[in-house]
Amino acid sequence: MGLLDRLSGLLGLKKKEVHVLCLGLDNSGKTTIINKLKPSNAQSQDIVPTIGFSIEKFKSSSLSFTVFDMSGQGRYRNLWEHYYKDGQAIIFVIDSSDRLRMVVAKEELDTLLNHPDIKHRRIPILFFANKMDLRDAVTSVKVSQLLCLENIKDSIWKPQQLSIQGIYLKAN
Ligand SMILES: Nc1nc2c(ncn2[C@@H]2O[C@H](COP(=O)(O)OP(=O)(O)O)[C@@H](O)[C@H]2O)c(=O)[nH]1
Ligand SMILES: [Mg+2]
Repeated sequence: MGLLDRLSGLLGLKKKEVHVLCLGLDNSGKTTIINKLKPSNAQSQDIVPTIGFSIEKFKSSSLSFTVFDMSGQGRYRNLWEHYYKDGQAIIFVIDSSDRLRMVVAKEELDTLLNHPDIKHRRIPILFFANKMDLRDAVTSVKVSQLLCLENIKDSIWKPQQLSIQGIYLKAN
């Protein structure tokens, strides 16, 4: 089973056409992860850093992804908020080695979870503790503590093993 099928399984996606929001601070690895989910012949060799405000869109078999950099972009939030309604699943990417900005990631996550278009919906969120290979990386358990993931209402946490370390699933 391919990574994409496992991801669909983790997110509980049964529909054919699914719109996934991939969110996280800039430089957390969103574009890299989405690129890995694409069929190998469609993968980009160079990941261009996303600078400033961005909304990227990718399509991969039956999944379409909308990717936002959430960091320092508060003034643009009203532009991406209207994408929240269409999202049927969220991948929230965290740079596990960026301890300094973990608090910013938490603020952005809290803002997201309290948004009216997210708060009242049962939407699966996959937390992706990325960059585990780096020496400064904290463990996925520590990431979940720093982001206070256990406080999320109704959550059932299942540490999951994909081919990449550090996946947590909030299953509503
Ligand atoms: N060491 C390491 N670097 C990574 C990993 N994932 C992404 N990167 C690097 O982190 C930088 C930012 O990645 P990018 O996908 O552009 O982040 P984005 O801004 O969230 O889209 C790039 O230089 C990537 O090559 C990872 O798991 N480990
Ligand atoms: Mg990017």
